[in-house]
Formats: sequence, structure tokens, C-alpha cells
Amino acid sequence: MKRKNIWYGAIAILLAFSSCGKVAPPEPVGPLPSERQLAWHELQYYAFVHFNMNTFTDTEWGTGAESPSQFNPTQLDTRQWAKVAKEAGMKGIILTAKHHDGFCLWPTETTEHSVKNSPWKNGKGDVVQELREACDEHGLKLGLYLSPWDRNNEHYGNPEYVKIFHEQLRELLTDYGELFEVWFDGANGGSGFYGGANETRKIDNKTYYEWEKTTAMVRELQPNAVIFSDGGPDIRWVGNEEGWANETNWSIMRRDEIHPGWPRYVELRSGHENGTHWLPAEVNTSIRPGWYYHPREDHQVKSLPRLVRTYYESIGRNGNFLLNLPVDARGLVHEKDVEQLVALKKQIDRDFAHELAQSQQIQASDVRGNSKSYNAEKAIDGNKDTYWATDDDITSASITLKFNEPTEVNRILLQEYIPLGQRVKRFAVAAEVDGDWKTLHEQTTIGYKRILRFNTTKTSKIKVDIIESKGPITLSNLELYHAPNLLVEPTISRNREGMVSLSVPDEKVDIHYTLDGNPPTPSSKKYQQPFMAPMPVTIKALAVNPVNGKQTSIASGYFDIPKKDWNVVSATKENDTIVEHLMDEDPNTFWATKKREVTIDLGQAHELKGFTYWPNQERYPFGIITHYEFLVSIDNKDWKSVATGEFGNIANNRIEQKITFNRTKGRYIKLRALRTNGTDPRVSFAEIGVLTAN
Ligand code: FUL
Repeated sequence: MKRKNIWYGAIAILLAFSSCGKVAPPEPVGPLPSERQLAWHELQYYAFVHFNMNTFTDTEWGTGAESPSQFNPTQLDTRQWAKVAKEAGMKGIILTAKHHDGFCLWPTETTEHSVKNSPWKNGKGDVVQELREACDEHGLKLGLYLSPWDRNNEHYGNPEYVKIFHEQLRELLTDYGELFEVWFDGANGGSGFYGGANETRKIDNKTYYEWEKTTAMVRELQPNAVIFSDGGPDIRWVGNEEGWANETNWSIMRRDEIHPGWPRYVELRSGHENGTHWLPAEVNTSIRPGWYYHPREDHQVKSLPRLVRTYYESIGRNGNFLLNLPVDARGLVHEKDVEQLVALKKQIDRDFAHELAQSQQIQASDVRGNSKSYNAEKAIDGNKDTYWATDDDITSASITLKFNEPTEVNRILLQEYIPLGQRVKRFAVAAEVDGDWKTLHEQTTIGYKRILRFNTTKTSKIKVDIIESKGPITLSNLELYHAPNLLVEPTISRNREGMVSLSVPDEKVDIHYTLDGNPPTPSSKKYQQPFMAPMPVTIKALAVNPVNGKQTSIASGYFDIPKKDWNVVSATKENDTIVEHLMDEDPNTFWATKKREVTIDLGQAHELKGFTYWPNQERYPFGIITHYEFLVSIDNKDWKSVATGEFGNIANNRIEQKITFNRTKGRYIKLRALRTNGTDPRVSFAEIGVLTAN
């Protein structure tokens, strides 16, 4: 009997030993990433720099008729770009070596339309080379954007141009060291200068540029570089420029259906579940409304909450984040952009400061071959090359993490082991709270990385249920965090009726405010809900994290009389814009008129001492008043001109204008445009207000 037991024991040990060492990994599922794509996934976050001729002509798409003499940065410093990118936590920079207007930032042999004929460094400069050196100094990777569309080149549209395009590419691939990404834009608007022809030229985007040849050249000269375009072949566009991927985001697509300028680009947002090629999404967006620098957008640099959201909706949704920095005409990343980049870096560092899953107990409902090589711990061992895997026939299973003591969490980060393909189609995350399971999220894909945010939950266990997968599960990473509240100054607004709203992006943050002009403190009145303030009022507010007492700086807003009784006198409905937009307390809406003036009835007479005017905030603004006259009347018959003048630099810096004048009693006001910017015959009013002395 005893001998038999020993014998069984020996077999068991042998089996266990062999199962430890020899359980085969799951078979790959679907298309797989190449080595260069795998390396690209790990980069996650890098900069786009749009800096070229458009920077100097204040446009987004130059026509190609520009002269090299216009390119003349005064303080160009690529080291500043690299330093900023590095400090922001970025891994590389992609530069617009040539944009659609055809101007080349390097002294190419292929055209005269380049830096070599510019006054910058007497034509001896080379921006691409300077950036190469700066990237090397700061340990950043370099990528280059080369626009296929060229509105300057006279041969554009003919086979001759394609040779030039390929030659330009060859120069960039040969002369500037190792590139990590080559970026081809799908945009093509047709019209252009084209060597003076000034006409529209159409090409077949699928065939004209000889993409196969282009790809072959990149492969030969830069074997490690990934190629980006709408449809790759390595990296795809995400189908929008606002900075988000769909929640469902497959890194695979039926690639052969896609070409640059593909009209079904909406599909790029989520990929194809039945994709034939690995083609992950890169989420490109600009830190400002435009890709190029425009002084008029200095006040429109994206806010911290917006940037944080973009981070979670790109990197957190299985995409890489390519954030554009429009370098200005000095040749520097603007101070305001730098400030926001640093703020984003700090916030993301705070969100992911303490990982909570490592070294906790973890179990899975199924482990491949019961092998230690694939057990649940592999998902929390901090090693990207190991993963929890299930048996071949198990495509739904759960993994449960048990905390030593109830712990607060509000973020989960999941990663699939993508060298074996993207598998998960549906999953849910639940937390055990007081003995009950509470679902936190139900989601679809994971891919290289998925981050989910949820309300802070104190829990003893977290469970990830993989509900549906294309094959056995391979989860390489599970991380948990308790991100602090996003603490930013409150936004203060008041509507036409006089109802005040104070808001912060994070609901767990308190707002305290005053209405008497005194600075608020955490013991000032706490904001609970919108309230009426129908008189002229200065509102000051700050946000406080109730958990640790941290507070923001003070936000302040002055609001004069509410506009609820205001009426625009004899306004006509023109161009379908709504006249109330000029007095709805929202500068992002506007009214435009060819009449060049607007008359408003304030409902009753007031002692007036000034007026305010918000210019149009559209991306392509028009009809901004640069020279004004302001008139006041008691009866809408006799008018008194109380102020005439210029809104200095308003087209470039589109912020609210405040003009004061000698006290005048009046019920009717008239703002007249003496001059507007641009050639549009209309005058636009985003918001008009008055300053009273009641
Ligand atoms: C677009 C271009 O037309 C824009 O100017 C910008 O370069 C953006 C990144 O891609 O298609």
C-alpha cells in the first residue's frame, strides 16, 4: 500500500513538473503585430510639431504661392521643443518636413521651394537636422511628416511629381538618422498654385503616389520605422482630429479596403473585428484649435480637464496619443502650451502614482494547463512578457484580486498580450462592496491597453470577467489605482436670466464662493446648486478637495445686469444665425449681419458707463469689429455717440473687449462697426454686454 502511494506521488510530481515547464502557449489569434508595430505601441505618447510656411502666413493650408523669403523664424530653437516634449513625458517628435504648400524644411535637391532660399540662417539652415540633434540630446525619437499633396510643385498631378515626391522621401530617409515613424497625410483639396498654373488638379489617391514603391523604400532605408496613413500599412488614422478613439477599438482592419483619403474613415475609429491586418490607431489632435500657430488662438489652448480626457480617450482606449504643438513664428513652443503640457504630465503622474494590485492575492477561474507559467499572478507581476492564459477551449473566464484590506480604487488598467493577437470582445469589471458584487463597467475591447475610470469605490475584491473572447484569454497586465480628484479652478457662468452656475470637472470636489468681492476660503459658502444673482455682481470661487484640504487658486467673474429683458430692435434673420446669440452669455455662439450695426433695447433705462464685446470664436472667424462706435439713446430716436475707437489686436487675440465712457443714461444701445477684419461683408457679434453705474 505504502509503496503504491510513493509511486503515485512520484508520478504526480513528475506530471506537475512537466506541466510547469511544458504547457504550450495559446495559438495566435488573427493578424499579429510586427516587431516595429510592437515597439510603436510602447511609445504611447509623442509630439506632433506643425511648423512650416503656414506659421508665417498665419494659415492652415498655404496655397503653394508663398515665397521662401517669408520663412524667417527669429529664435528657432529645436532644443526647446525637445526639452518641452521630454519634460511632458513624450517619447518622440514628428515634424511637418513638408506640408501641403510644398515648402521643405530641409535643403532638398528636388525644389527651390525650401529653407535654402529663405532668409533664415542665410539659407544655410536645416530644421530637420536641427531637430534630429535636439532629439538625440534629449533621448527622443524622430518621425517625419511628408505631405504627398504639394500645392507648389508645377508637376503635381503628373508622373514627374511622383518621382520628386519619392526623391524627397529618399532624402529624408537617408540623411537624418533613424526615424520611428513616417507620416503620410490623406488630405487633398485639389486646388493650388502649381508653379503658377493656379488651378484644380485631381489625382487618384489609390494609385497616383505608387504606395507600394513608397512602402518598399521606407522598408529598405528605415526598416524599423512604422508608416502612418489613413490605412497604414502599419499605423492608421483614428478617423477624427478631436482626440478620441471609440470605446470599441480593434487594432486590426481589413486593410486592403483602405487607402489615403478613404471615404469610410468613420470605420477607422473602431477598427474591424474581422480585420485581416494588424493596424492600430494613432489619435492625433492639436493642443489648440489649429494645427499651425495663430496668435488669435493664444487663449484657446486646451484646458487641463480636456487634455486629461483626451489622454484617457486615446491611450486609455487602445490608441497612441500624438499631441500637436503648433510652434510659433519665433520658432518656439508657446509659453501657454508649455504650461498645459506640464499640467497634464503632473496630473497623469498623480493619477498613476501608486499601483495597488501588485503583491495582492489573485486567482483566476481557469489557468492554462494549471501551469504556473500562465497563472493569474502573471497579470500583476509587472512583467509585460508574461500573461495569465486560459485553456484552449476557455474563452470566458474571470480573474479576481483580493485586497488585504478594503481599498479605494477608481481606475483599472488592462493589457492583452498582443504578440499573440487581440482577443477580448466583451468584458466587465466588478467590485465586492460589503459582500455584494457591484458592476463598475461593461465594456468591449481591451487590446494593447485599456484604462477605465469609475467612481471611487472602497472594495475588498475586484473581478474582471472576460465574457467573450476570440480564443483563450491572454491578459498580461492588470493594474489598479486610486487617482486623486482633478482639482482645477471652478468655471463661473451666469445665464441671461441671472442664474449662476459654478462647475468643476470632478464631482467629488467642493466649491466655495463669495459674492461681495472678498476672496473665498474653504469656510466660505459651499456651492450646492445654481442660484439667482440678478444684480451686477462679482463672483469669486475656489475648489477644495475635501479629503486632503488641497485648494485651487481663485477664479473670479464680474457680471453686470442680466440680459433677460433685452431685445434686439429691428433685427433681421440673416444667414440662419440666431440674433439672441449675441446676448445669450455664451461667446461661442454668434450673430452676423450685413447691416454693420445692432441696436438693443435694454428693457429699461440704466446709468451706463461702458460696454463689452466678444469677437467671433469660430475656428475661421469673420466679421470681427476692429473699429467701433457705441451710441446710447433714451428713446431710440435721439442718439448720443459715447465712444469711438479701435479694439487693438482683436483679430489676433480674440478675448472680451471692455470699453468705458462717461456716464450716460439710456435704454437703447447701438454698436456700430466702422471697420471689420477680412473681406466678409458681414459683421459678427459673439456677445455684447453693458457696464452700468446704477
Ligand atoms: C490633416 C492636414 O490637412 C492638416 O493640415 C494637418 O496636417 C493634420 C494633421 O492632417 O489632414
